[in-house]
Amino acid sequence: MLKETFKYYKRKCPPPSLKELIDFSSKDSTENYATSCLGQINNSVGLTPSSEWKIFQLEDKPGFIFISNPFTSIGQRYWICRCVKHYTRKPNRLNLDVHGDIKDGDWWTQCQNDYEQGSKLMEKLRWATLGYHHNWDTKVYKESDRDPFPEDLAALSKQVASIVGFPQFSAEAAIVNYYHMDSTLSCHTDHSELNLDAPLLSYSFGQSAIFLLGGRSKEEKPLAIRIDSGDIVIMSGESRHYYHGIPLIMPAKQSSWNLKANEEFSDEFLRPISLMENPEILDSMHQELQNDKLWEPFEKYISTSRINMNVRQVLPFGQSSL
Ligand SMILES: O=C(O)CCC(=O)C(=O)O
Repeated sequence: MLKETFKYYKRKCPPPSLKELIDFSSKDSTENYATSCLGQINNSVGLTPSSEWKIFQLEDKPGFIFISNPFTSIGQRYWICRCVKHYTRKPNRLNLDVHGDIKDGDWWTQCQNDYEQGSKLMEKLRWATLGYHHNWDTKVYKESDRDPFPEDLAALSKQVASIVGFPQFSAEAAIVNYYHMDSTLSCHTDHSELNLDAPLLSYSFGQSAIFLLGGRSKEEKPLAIRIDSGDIVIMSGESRHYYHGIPLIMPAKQSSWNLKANEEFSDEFLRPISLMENPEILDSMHQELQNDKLWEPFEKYISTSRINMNVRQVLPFGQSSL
Protein backbone atom coordinates (compact mmCIF):
# COMPACT_ATOMS: atom_id res chain seq x y z
CA MET A 1 0.00 0.00 0.00
CA LEU A 2 2.83 2.34 0.93
CA LYS A 3 4.61 1.89 -2.39
CA GLU A 4 1.45 2.41 -4.43
CA THR A 5 0.49 5.56 -2.54
CA PHE A 6 4.04 6.91 -2.87
CA LYS A 7 3.94 6.33 -6.62
CA TYR A 8 0.51 7.90 -6.86
CA TYR A 9 1.57 11.18 -5.23
CA LYS A 10 4.88 11.24 -7.11
CA ARG A 11 3.06 10.96 -10.43
CA LYS A 12 3.52 13.84 -12.86
CA CYS A 13 1.05 12.97 -15.56
CA PRO A 14 -1.78 13.16 -14.74
CA PRO A 15 -0.97 14.88 -11.43
CA PRO A 16 -2.42 13.26 -8.28
CA SER A 17 -5.68 14.44 -6.80
CA LEU A 18 -5.11 16.23 -3.48
CA LYS A 19 -8.66 15.50 -2.32
CA GLU A 20 -7.53 13.19 0.49
CA LEU A 21 -4.59 15.33 1.57
CA ILE A 22 -4.84 16.34 5.24
CA ASP A 23 -4.19 20.08 5.46
CA PHE A 24 -3.98 21.00 9.13
CA SER A 25 -3.55 24.69 8.37
CA SER A 26 -7.19 24.86 7.30
CA LYS A 27 -8.55 22.78 10.18
CA ASP A 28 -9.99 23.81 13.48
CA SER A 29 -8.19 22.07 16.27
CA THR A 30 -11.40 20.40 17.45
CA GLU A 31 -12.58 18.70 14.26
CA ASN A 32 -11.66 14.99 14.65
CA TYR A 33 -8.39 15.91 16.29
CA ALA A 34 -7.67 16.35 19.95
CA THR A 35 -5.53 19.37 20.69
CA SER A 36 -3.41 19.90 23.70
CA CYS A 37 -1.12 22.57 24.97
CA LEU A 38 0.89 21.16 27.77
CA GLY A 39 3.47 23.78 28.57
CA GLN A 40 4.56 27.39 28.23
CA ILE A 41 7.42 28.95 26.31
CA ASN A 42 9.59 31.12 28.51
CA ASN A 43 11.94 32.54 25.94
CA SER A 44 12.10 32.73 22.21
CA VAL A 45 13.98 30.73 19.60
CA GLY A 46 11.83 32.15 16.84
CA LEU A 47 8.56 30.73 18.18
CA THR A 48 5.24 32.44 18.86
CA PRO A 49 3.72 32.07 22.38
CA SER A 50 2.62 28.47 22.87
CA SER A 51 -0.88 29.60 23.87
CA GLU A 52 -1.38 30.50 20.19
CA TRP A 53 -0.18 27.18 18.76
CA LYS A 54 -2.45 24.80 16.89
CA ILE A 55 -1.44 21.29 17.95
CA PHE A 56 -3.03 18.22 16.37
CA GLN A 57 -3.01 14.53 17.17
CA LEU A 58 -4.51 11.77 15.06
CA GLU A 59 -6.71 9.22 16.76
CA ASP A 60 -5.43 6.23 14.78
CA LYS A 61 -1.76 7.32 14.72
CA PRO A 62 -0.84 7.30 18.41
CA GLY A 63 2.12 9.50 19.32
CA PHE A 64 2.03 11.49 16.07
CA ILE A 65 1.84 15.22 16.80
CA PHE A 66 1.56 18.05 14.26
CA ILE A 67 2.16 21.68 15.19
CA SER A 68 0.91 24.07 12.54
CA ASN A 69 3.66 26.66 11.97
CA PRO A 70 4.43 28.06 15.43
CA PHE A 71 7.31 30.22 14.12
CA THR A 72 7.46 33.96 13.64
CA SER A 73 8.57 35.01 10.13
CA ILE A 74 11.91 36.19 11.45
CA GLY A 75 12.17 32.89 13.32
CA GLN A 76 11.74 31.03 10.03
CA ARG A 77 14.37 33.24 8.41
CA TYR A 78 16.74 32.52 11.26
CA TRP A 79 16.48 28.74 10.82
CA ILE A 80 16.68 28.95 7.03
CA CYS A 81 19.87 31.00 7.34
CA ARG A 82 21.35 28.61 9.93
CA CYS A 83 20.63 25.60 7.72
CA VAL A 84 22.15 26.95 4.53
CA LYS A 85 24.92 29.20 5.80
CA HIS A 86 26.16 27.70 9.06
CA TYR A 87 25.08 24.08 9.42
CA THR A 88 26.76 23.38 6.09
CA ARG A 89 30.18 24.15 7.66
CA LYS A 90 32.50 21.87 9.58
CA PRO A 91 32.33 19.99 11.88
CA ASN A 92 29.03 19.07 10.22
CA ARG A 93 29.18 16.54 7.40
CA LEU A 94 27.62 16.94 3.96
CA ASN A 95 26.85 14.58 1.11
CA LEU A 96 29.26 16.77 -0.89
CA ASP A 97 32.26 15.94 1.30
CA VAL A 98 33.20 12.88 -0.75
CA HIS A 99 33.22 14.83 -4.03
CA GLY A 100 35.86 17.34 -2.88
CA ASP A 101 33.84 20.17 -4.49
CA ILE A 102 34.00 22.52 -1.49
CA LYS A 103 37.30 24.36 -1.30
CA ASP A 104 37.39 26.20 2.02
CA GLY A 105 34.75 24.22 3.83
CA ASP A 106 32.20 26.95 3.13
CA TRP A 107 29.56 25.70 0.68
CA TRP A 108 27.24 28.72 0.92
CA THR A 109 29.93 31.36 0.25
CA GLN A 110 31.35 29.30 -2.59
CA CYS A 111 27.89 29.01 -4.17
CA GLN A 112 27.44 32.81 -3.92
CA ASN A 113 30.86 33.70 -5.28
CA ASP A 114 31.35 31.20 -8.09
CA TYR A 115 29.31 32.61 -10.96
CA GLU A 116 29.97 29.65 -13.25
CA GLN A 117 29.65 26.63 -10.96
CA GLY A 118 27.71 28.17 -8.03
CA SER A 119 24.22 27.12 -9.05
CA LYS A 120 25.36 23.58 -9.86
CA LEU A 121 27.04 23.29 -6.49
CA MET A 122 23.91 24.63 -4.84
CA GLU A 123 21.79 21.91 -6.43
CA LYS A 124 24.16 19.17 -5.33
CA LEU A 125 23.62 19.68 -1.60
CA ARG A 126 21.26 16.99 -0.28
CA TRP A 127 21.98 16.57 3.42
CA ALA A 128 24.05 17.62 6.40
CA THR A 129 24.48 15.61 9.59
CA LEU A 130 25.02 17.24 12.99
CA GLY A 131 25.98 15.89 16.42
CA TYR A 132 26.15 12.10 16.25
CA HIS A 133 26.61 11.70 12.49
CA HIS A 134 24.14 9.40 10.82
CA ASN A 135 25.91 6.56 9.02
CA TRP A 136 23.97 6.03 5.79
CA ASP A 137 25.39 2.53 5.24
CA THR A 138 25.43 0.88 8.64
CA LYS A 139 22.74 3.09 10.28
CA VAL A 140 24.78 2.71 13.46
CA TYR A 141 25.96 5.74 15.48
CA LYS A 142 29.49 5.70 16.84
CA GLU A 143 31.02 7.74 19.66
CA SER A 144 33.99 8.46 17.38
CA ASP A 145 31.60 9.99 14.82
CA ARG A 146 30.22 12.60 17.19
CA ASP A 147 30.65 16.39 17.05
CA PRO A 148 29.11 19.10 19.24
CA PHE A 149 25.42 19.60 18.54
CA PRO A 150 24.42 23.24 17.73
CA GLU A 151 23.22 24.82 20.94
CA ASP A 152 20.49 26.88 19.32
CA LEU A 153 18.88 23.86 17.69
CA ALA A 154 19.16 21.96 20.98
CA ALA A 155 17.43 24.88 22.76
CA LEU A 156 14.62 25.04 20.19
CA SER A 157 14.08 21.29 20.41
CA LYS A 158 14.09 21.27 24.20
CA GLN A 159 11.35 23.90 24.20
CA VAL A 160 9.18 22.24 21.58
CA ALA A 161 9.55 18.81 23.17
CA SER A 162 8.69 20.21 26.63
CA ILE A 163 5.52 21.80 25.31
CA VAL A 164 4.25 18.49 24.00
CA GLY A 165 5.15 16.57 27.12
CA PHE A 166 8.81 15.48 26.74
CA PRO A 167 10.75 17.80 29.08
CA GLN A 168 13.67 15.36 29.30
CA PHE A 169 14.36 15.43 25.55
CA SER A 170 17.99 16.01 24.63
CA ALA A 171 18.93 16.79 21.00
CA GLU A 172 21.98 14.73 20.07
CA ALA A 173 21.78 14.06 16.32
CA ALA A 174 20.15 15.73 13.35
CA ILE A 175 19.85 15.26 9.63
CA VAL A 176 19.16 18.40 7.64
CA ASN A 177 17.57 17.47 4.30
CA TYR A 178 17.78 19.92 1.39
CA TYR A 179 15.04 19.24 -1.19
CA HIS A 180 14.52 20.72 -4.66
CA MET A 181 11.17 20.81 -6.44
CA ASP A 182 11.78 17.37 -7.99
CA SER A 183 13.21 15.67 -4.88
CA THR A 184 11.59 12.78 -3.04
CA LEU A 185 12.48 10.77 0.05
CA SER A 186 11.49 7.13 -0.04
CA CYS A 187 9.51 5.59 2.79
CA HIS A 188 11.55 4.37 5.72
CA THR A 189 11.55 4.03 9.49
CA ASP A 190 14.09 5.76 11.73
CA HIS A 191 15.44 3.15 14.10
CA SER A 192 19.18 3.92 14.51
CA GLU A 193 18.69 5.61 17.86
CA LEU A 194 19.15 3.51 21.01
CA ASN A 195 16.32 5.41 22.58
CA LEU A 196 13.11 5.01 20.61
CA ASP A 197 11.15 6.23 23.62
CA ALA A 198 12.37 9.73 22.90
CA PRO A 199 10.44 11.61 20.20
CA LEU A 200 11.80 12.60 16.80
CA LEU A 201 11.26 16.29 16.01
CA SER A 202 11.04 17.40 12.40
CA TYR A 203 11.01 21.07 11.32
CA SER A 204 10.28 22.16 7.75
CA PHE A 205 10.94 25.47 6.00
CA GLY A 206 10.47 26.82 2.49
CA GLN A 207 8.44 25.01 -0.14
CA SER A 208 5.69 22.58 0.90
CA ALA A 209 5.57 18.79 0.76
CA ILE A 210 3.33 15.78 0.98
CA PHE A 211 4.32 13.64 3.95
CA LEU A 212 3.14 10.03 3.90
CA LEU A 213 2.56 8.51 7.30
CA GLY A 214 2.08 4.75 7.28
CA GLY A 215 2.24 2.20 10.08
CA ARG A 216 4.66 -0.47 11.29
CA SER A 217 4.08 -2.49 8.14
CA LYS A 218 4.50 -1.48 4.51
CA GLU A 219 1.07 -2.99 3.86
CA GLU A 220 -0.75 -0.34 5.86
CA LYS A 221 -2.38 2.42 3.82
CA PRO A 222 -0.61 5.69 4.63
CA LEU A 223 -2.18 9.06 5.32
CA ALA A 224 -1.06 11.94 3.14
CA ILE A 225 -0.40 15.12 5.11
CA ARG A 226 0.48 18.55 3.75
CA ILE A 227 3.55 20.13 5.38
CA ASP A 228 4.08 23.87 4.97
CA SER A 229 6.90 26.14 5.99
CA GLY A 230 7.29 26.34 9.76
CA ASP A 231 5.27 23.17 10.49
CA ILE A 232 6.63 20.76 13.08
CA VAL A 233 6.02 17.02 12.97
CA ILE A 234 6.72 14.97 16.07
CA MET A 235 6.85 11.19 16.00
CA SER A 236 6.73 9.71 19.47
CA GLY A 237 5.53 6.52 21.14
CA GLU A 238 3.93 4.06 18.74
CA SER A 239 4.28 6.35 15.71
CA ARG A 240 8.08 6.57 16.26
CA HIS A 241 8.12 3.13 14.57
CA TYR A 242 6.02 4.10 11.55
CA TYR A 243 7.06 4.22 7.92
CA HIS A 244 7.08 7.69 6.43
CA GLY A 245 8.38 9.43 3.32
CA ILE A 246 8.08 12.42 0.98
CA PRO A 247 6.71 11.64 -2.51
CA LEU A 248 6.20 15.25 -3.62
CA ILE A 249 7.49 18.78 -3.07
CA MET A 250 4.85 21.42 -3.89
CA PRO A 251 4.95 25.20 -4.24
CA ALA A 252 4.30 26.98 -0.94
CA LYS A 253 0.87 28.62 -0.63
CA GLN A 254 2.53 31.69 0.85
CA SER A 255 6.04 32.82 1.74
CA SER A 256 5.41 32.80 5.48
CA TRP A 257 9.10 33.49 6.14
CA ASN A 258 8.70 36.98 4.75
CA LEU A 259 8.51 39.64 7.41
CA LYS A 260 5.28 41.07 8.60
CA ALA A 261 5.14 44.82 9.10
CA ASN A 262 7.07 45.96 12.18
CA GLU A 263 8.54 42.55 12.86
CA GLU A 264 12.08 42.85 14.11
CA PHE A 265 14.95 40.72 15.23
CA SER A 266 14.36 41.48 18.91
CA ASP A 267 16.79 41.27 21.79
CA GLU A 268 14.69 38.55 23.30
CA PHE A 269 15.24 36.53 20.17
CA LEU A 270 18.97 37.12 20.43
CA ARG A 271 19.28 35.47 23.81
CA PRO A 272 19.38 31.82 22.76
CA ILE A 273 21.61 32.73 19.84
CA SER A 274 24.16 34.03 22.28
CA LEU A 275 24.68 30.41 23.18
CA MET A 276 26.30 29.98 19.83
CA GLU A 277 29.96 29.19 19.28
CA ASN A 278 30.82 32.28 17.28
CA PRO A 279 29.55 35.72 18.37
CA GLU A 280 30.45 37.26 14.97
CA ILE A 281 27.68 35.18 13.47
CA LEU A 282 25.22 37.26 15.45
CA ASP A 283 26.18 40.56 13.83
CA SER A 284 25.97 39.35 10.26
CA MET A 285 22.73 37.44 10.86
CA HIS A 286 21.17 40.48 12.46
CA GLN A 287 21.64 42.26 9.13
CA GLU A 288 20.86 39.37 6.81
CA LEU A 289 17.50 38.51 8.33
CA GLN A 290 16.15 42.05 8.30
CA ASN A 291 17.67 43.73 5.31
CA ASP A 292 15.85 42.70 2.14
CA LYS A 293 18.91 43.17 -0.04
CA LEU A 294 21.04 40.94 2.21
CA TRP A 295 18.20 38.44 2.54
CA GLU A 296 17.96 38.10 -1.27
CA PRO A 297 20.35 35.11 -1.72
CA PHE A 298 18.44 33.17 0.95
CA GLU A 299 15.13 34.12 -0.66
CA LYS A 300 16.38 32.89 -4.02
CA TYR A 301 17.42 29.56 -2.51
CA ILE A 302 14.25 28.94 -0.51
CA SER A 303 11.93 29.93 -3.39
CA THR A 304 12.77 26.60 -5.07
CA SER A 305 13.83 24.50 -2.08
CA ARG A 306 12.50 22.84 1.03
CA ILE A 307 14.63 22.35 4.13
CA ASN A 308 13.82 19.77 6.78
CA MET A 309 15.75 19.47 10.05
CA ASN A 310 14.98 16.28 11.89
CA VAL A 311 16.33 16.04 15.37
CA ARG A 312 16.81 12.94 17.45
CA GLN A 313 17.91 11.85 20.90
CA VAL A 314 20.37 8.99 20.50
CA LEU A 315 21.16 8.03 24.07
CA PRO A 316 18.96 6.62 26.80
CA PHE A 317 17.85 9.29 29.30
CA GLY A 318 20.68 10.13 31.71
CA GLN A 319 23.44 8.55 29.60
CA SER A 320 26.16 10.84 28.19
CA SER A 321 27.89 8.61 25.66
CA LEU A 322 27.37 5.40 23.74
O1 LIG B 1 11.54 15.76 5.04
C1 LIG B 1 10.78 15.28 5.87
O2 LIG B 1 9.75 15.87 6.25
C2 LIG B 1 11.06 13.91 6.44
C3 LIG B 1 12.51 13.61 6.61
C4 LIG B 1 12.78 12.24 7.16
O3 LIG B 1 11.88 11.46 7.31
C5 LIG B 1 14.13 11.79 7.49
O4 LIG B 1 15.13 12.48 7.20
O5 LIG B 1 14.25 10.69 8.09
